[in-house]
Amino acid sequence: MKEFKKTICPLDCPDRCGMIATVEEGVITALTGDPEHPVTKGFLCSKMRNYYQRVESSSRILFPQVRVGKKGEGKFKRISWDEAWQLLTEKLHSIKDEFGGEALLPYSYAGNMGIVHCKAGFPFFHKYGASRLKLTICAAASSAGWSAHCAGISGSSMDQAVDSKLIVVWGMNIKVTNVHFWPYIQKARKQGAKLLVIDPYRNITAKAADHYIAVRPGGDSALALGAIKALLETKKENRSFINSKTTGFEELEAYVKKVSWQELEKESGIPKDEMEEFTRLLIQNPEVFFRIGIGLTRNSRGAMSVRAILCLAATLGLFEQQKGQGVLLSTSAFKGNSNTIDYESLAEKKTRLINMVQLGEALTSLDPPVRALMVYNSNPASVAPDASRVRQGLLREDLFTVVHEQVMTPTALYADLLLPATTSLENRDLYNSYGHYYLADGYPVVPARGECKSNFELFQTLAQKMGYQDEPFQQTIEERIQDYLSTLSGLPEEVDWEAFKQGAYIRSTAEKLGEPMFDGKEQKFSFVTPSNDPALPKIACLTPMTDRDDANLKSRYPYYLITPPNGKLLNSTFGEQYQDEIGKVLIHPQNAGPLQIQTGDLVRLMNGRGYTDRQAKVTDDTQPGVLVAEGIYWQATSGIPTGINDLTSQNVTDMGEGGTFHESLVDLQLVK
Ligand SMILES: Nc1nc2c(c(=O)[nH]1)N[C@H]1C(S)=C(S)[C@@H](COP(=O)(O)OP(=O)(O)OC[C@H]3O[C@@H](n4cnc5c(=O)[nH]c(N)nc54)[C@H](O)[C@@H]3O)O[C@H]1N2
Ligand SMILES: Nc1nc2c(c(=O)[nH]1)N[C@H]1C(S)=C(S)[C@@H](COP(=O)(O)OP(=O)(O)OC[C@H]3O[C@@H](n4cnc5c(=O)[nH]c(N)nc54)[C@H](O)[C@@H]3O)O[C@H]1N2
Ligand code: SF4
Ligand SMILES: [Mo]
Repeated sequence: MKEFKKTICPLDCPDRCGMIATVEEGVITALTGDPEHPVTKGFLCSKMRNYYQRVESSSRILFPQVRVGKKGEGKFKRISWDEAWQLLTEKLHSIKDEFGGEALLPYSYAGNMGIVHCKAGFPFFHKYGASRLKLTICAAASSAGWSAHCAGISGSSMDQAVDSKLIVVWGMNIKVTNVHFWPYIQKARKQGAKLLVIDPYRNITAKAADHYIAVRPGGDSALALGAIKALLETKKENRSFINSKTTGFEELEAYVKKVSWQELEKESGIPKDEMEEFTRLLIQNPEVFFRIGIGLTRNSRGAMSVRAILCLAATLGLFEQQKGQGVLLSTSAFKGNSNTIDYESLAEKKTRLINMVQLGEALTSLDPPVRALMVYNSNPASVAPDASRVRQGLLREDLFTVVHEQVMTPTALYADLLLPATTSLENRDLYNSYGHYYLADGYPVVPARGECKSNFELFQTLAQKMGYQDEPFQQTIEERIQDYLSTLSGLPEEVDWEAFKQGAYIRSTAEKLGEPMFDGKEQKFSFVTPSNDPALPKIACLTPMTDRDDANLKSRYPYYLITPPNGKLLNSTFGEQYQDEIGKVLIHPQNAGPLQIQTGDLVRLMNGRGYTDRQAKVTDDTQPGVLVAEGIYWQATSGIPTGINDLTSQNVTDMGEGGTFHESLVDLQLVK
């Protein structure tokens, strides 16, 4: 008998799809998009259509295990949960007694974005007094850049774009990382809209666009400032919006008038006439929608790129959200009291903060040292920068590493204690989105496999085994969800909770279609960033880059490497399906020629941090001097033990202390 059960995609993706699982005899045999979900509209990305196979996969971790081989070797012995609890609680008690709570470092991110499971470990770690992880690996710079001018404002709904005449996709690969926006774009194009993509390489979205601007990596602030300069020179700035709903424009205006075209050309990599042409497109089409990606923020002036783009949007008045206008970086559809999820109130004091993009350093040179690491919802051996330093840390004999995982990831190989995790298809949770405006409820569609436990179950049980009596550790997941729901803003006055439970979606009241994003009274767009930090530029301006502008580094490592996602993987999730693949690197013919590199050749990328090998693809889709390595493949099992993050650095972004995954200088060699 076939049953059809609704469920939600938990992955770190703005689309947060509604899905329908076909279940036969207790086994999922298909996953399809929910036609009733207003954004999913019945369509799932190709990655997720096969996700159900992970539930029964041979690489699934089904039982608790302890390490029997050397660290990283991946040799384990099955143990019972009772033995696992005993080992874990003894270790955690002794570490706390001997070194204090801060010797324990939790490491988690967004493997599962269910509201409860994403942060299920937080109450436990607060109670224990563990070090706190600074959650910077993804959106720290983009959020800081946005907040510098638009604090408290939620991004436009994708629906705004349907009536646009010009959709500008800035540093985002829509057809890979936000596929459900594509139908909105196509609808607008059917009504005459043009799509313009700004990216250092011609990604598949740029290939499908009407216009493409090949910006220099990190050159977006210069391009946006150039457009503002051109608007001012032709007196086409939106004075009515500027006068009524913004503050501080004069300061930006003075700077923009002063900065030379020559400098803007050099920094953006775009000739003046092309910047003027771009500006003409913006002027001729007042119905402009900006879709800003996180990709353009993964460098040492990343937040500044967002800031300058927002200032351009404000100079055009796009925040008015008149027909076809909008600015979307991310949505914040529903806001709840975070303490009902993370229970920071359980912490006796504010413990030390460790930046997750500096895990390599934290495990190898921090004083006092990290003695235990507990990983869930993340695969840091693959996704954290400067991976050889991370591995060096994970190899430490005096580090006790616990990994709670679904499959045998490169991080799981280093575990001392390996614990089996359920998938979202076996879990209860509540789901928000950072790309659209719908809330969803999720129930398990099949029972947990083997001896797998959800994150929530793991940490509730662990807390009890540690002897913690606090009320949050007595909660059921239903109670935690209800607690959080009762604090939620963005809910309509009337909600049919029964229908919600049955799989209906709740549309947030924060989705302001056709209404101004700033009211002009309490909320104004501030061109000048309110901050006491003297190092932080008050206005959008040209700033230096850390690695890119380092002449010494550049003389040794002449190529600029960016490492964006591809369509097969979600960060490193699904890596188990491609264990023999090392991925490609795009090389411009001007660079490949002198090195006699041809498409299909094995090439080595290297710098002071490490090396990795990829398969060359010689193409003018990228710029001379810019190498593009799509996809965080697992450290290849068939060849070298390194991955793309062996080349990326632990340097952080200009604001937010985020990762600089798209700013690595490297050298390139033909292997064979
Ligand atoms: N299939 C798939 N989907 C995903 C993911 C995945 O791994 N695979 N990851 C998910 C996650 S966690 C996130 S955060 C999002 C990220 O999705 P995006 O916001 O799209 O960010 P990135 O993928 O890092 O980069 C997108 C584009 O930015 C470009 N870029 C790099 N540097 C610059 C620059 O200096 N200027 C400009 N203009 N562009 C630049 C890259 O070339 C790339 O084409 O996607 C999510 N969706
Ligand atoms: N070079 C380079 N590196 C990058 C990026 C880049 O663009 N380039 N992007 C960065 C970005 S944007 C991000 S967000 C990070 C992402 O970093 P991560 O959040 O670590 O993302 P994933 O690689 O998807 O790993 C998630 C892991 O969680 C596991 N998991 C899933 N659900 C559960 C669960 O319910 N419980 C437990 N215990 N485990 C679960 C999955 O099996 C998977 O192994 O990577 C960053 N790293
Ligand atoms: S990864 Fe994104 S596009 Fe794919 S099913 Fe999940 S939410 Fe939808
Ligand atoms: Mo991310």
